[in-house]
Amino acid sequence: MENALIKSESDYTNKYKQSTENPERFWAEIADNFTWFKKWDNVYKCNMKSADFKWFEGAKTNISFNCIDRHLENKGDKTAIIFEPNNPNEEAKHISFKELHHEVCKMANVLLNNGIKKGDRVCIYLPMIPELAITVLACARIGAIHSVVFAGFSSLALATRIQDCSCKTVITSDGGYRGAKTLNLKKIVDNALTDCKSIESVIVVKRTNEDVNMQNNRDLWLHEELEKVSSTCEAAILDSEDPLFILYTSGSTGKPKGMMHTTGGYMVYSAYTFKNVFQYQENDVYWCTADIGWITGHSYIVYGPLLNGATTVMFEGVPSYPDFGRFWEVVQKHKVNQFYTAPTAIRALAKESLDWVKKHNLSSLKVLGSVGEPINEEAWNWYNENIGNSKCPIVDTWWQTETGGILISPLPNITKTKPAFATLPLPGVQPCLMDENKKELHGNNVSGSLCIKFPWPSVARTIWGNHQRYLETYFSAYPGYYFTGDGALRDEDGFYRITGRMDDVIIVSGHNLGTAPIEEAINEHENIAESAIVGYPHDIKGNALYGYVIVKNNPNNEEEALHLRNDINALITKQVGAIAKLDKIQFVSGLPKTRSGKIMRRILRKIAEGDVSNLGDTSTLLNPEIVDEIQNGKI
Ligand code: 7RM
Repeated sequence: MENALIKSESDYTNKYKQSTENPERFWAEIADNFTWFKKWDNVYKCNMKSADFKWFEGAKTNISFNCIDRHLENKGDKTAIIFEPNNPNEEAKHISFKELHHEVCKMANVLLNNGIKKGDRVCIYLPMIPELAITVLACARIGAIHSVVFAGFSSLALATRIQDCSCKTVITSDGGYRGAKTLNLKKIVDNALTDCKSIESVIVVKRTNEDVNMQNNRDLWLHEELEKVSSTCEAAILDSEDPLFILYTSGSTGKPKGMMHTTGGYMVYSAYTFKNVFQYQENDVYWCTADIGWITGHSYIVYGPLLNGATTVMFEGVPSYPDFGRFWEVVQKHKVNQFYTAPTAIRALAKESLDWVKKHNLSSLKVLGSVGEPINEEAWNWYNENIGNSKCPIVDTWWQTETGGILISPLPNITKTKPAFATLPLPGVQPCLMDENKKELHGNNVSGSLCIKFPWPSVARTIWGNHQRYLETYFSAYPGYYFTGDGALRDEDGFYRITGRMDDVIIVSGHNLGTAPIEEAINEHENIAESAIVGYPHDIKGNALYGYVIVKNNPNNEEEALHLRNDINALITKQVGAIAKLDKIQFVSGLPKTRSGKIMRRILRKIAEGDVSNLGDTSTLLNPEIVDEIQNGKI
């Protein structure tokens, strides 16, 4: 990757220009950094109208080989993964590339032994322990498609995801540690599997040693399976366009979308962006605090770093355990050079005493990163001054599950940073802003809907099993353009600031939540007729959820009301997960609706925000009188 490193501002400008003038040559040169068992016939063949994307078509490779085997000769003993356990008194593990190779080969053999073949879907439902990264790489090694489900999701959410892509096996653990809590993962899997016919086996990692129920002819202990296999497993020779993984993301309506990513383009793009956005140098230690259950963990804990032969930290815990100094203790302990986290974590830690920060030596830090939602200026400044000591550039990286890798970000010590701005597109990325008439806005000092007008190597190829939905969601609002769902502005310097979602996705503590599945969960309650969820600004979480709920029989007193609120949140926890619980619940007798029956969320949003000065025209509503009632109602 060294030859793909952007070295200065003028180098950035030149490379950006080359990438638009001759994308084929630009990407071919970057792709030359990898091991290909056979070279490509075409660098790319893409159609933004039919959403048909092919990168490095005809080429043969294996991303697991590129993450591990390729480094064995020169840095076999270098640490690939530092595992930092939830409990600070448990020893951290340093896994070298050689050891990782050994573990991944064995895990791949366990999968093969249990009938997993190329193209089969493997669900991974694990806490942040080494086996998670190892299983991901083992799937990639044999061409099985991994579908990692965040271990905070409920059994119903897990079941939906297993069913949607008919996974053949689930890899899970007896339990998991997260702060002071333990998660009963195996129990959640057992509940999910009552309704998943495609599952043939469950492979269980021992982590917490608690008693679990092992079902005959289905459940297997990983440590027993590992005893049966050898540690040699050749990497499968795969096509560049063979599927690598499916990762689910919330949609504004209906069930989650299984974004499918493929091998070659994802490999080239995740590695290229990791190297440049973090300016990773050979002996650096890099730490991204995300969970591998999200795209940030896929691209920037596992694939991007390992493709670059980097040392990547995997942290099992949470920022508040055992105290609010944990992040900084880990930075000091492992001498972290690049630190990548989410605004919600920054805001939460900024609320606590600065002593938690000052107690630790953070002088190893060179680059700070932010991802997942807009970072407000206040949080940016706190991060810059107190964590970066005003010496570490902050890379505010904008991207999505769908984009596979970072598209808009400053390059540290190369391009300028500006609080709350993701700034400039990376080479190869062509963003644009569209107005209400679906025309591209030219020039600076404009704002509109953020689109991308040229393909890049790691764009998702489809929604698993539903290409039509993929087309409709991303390629039909602005024909010929990829529509991100985000609003943005471009300032006088051409810098982008992402202003937030334009659809019914609400980002709460960095988790994207579609309103529809939450509403569906609430509506299951026998005393609830209908509901509408909106977001409102929250100091720490960015957004919190506000639910307007139509009850059939009004609660008679405070106690009954409290009971009903608890019922509602219990239903949400069960169906979607605890992250989607409502902060505020207002019982109403109706919801403002248009004549076509659509809920006017704009009005509900304003009321939730406490900004009722300008509700706009409500006269076209079917039931304008309800607006007053809701405004004057209490929660
Ligand atoms: C990487 C990730 C995607 C959505 C995206 C935005 C929001 C992400 C930023 C951001 C402002 C950022 N993938 N988002 N990064 N908004 N500034 N730097 O988060 O699929 O889970 O979410 O997240 O709305 O569309 S994701």
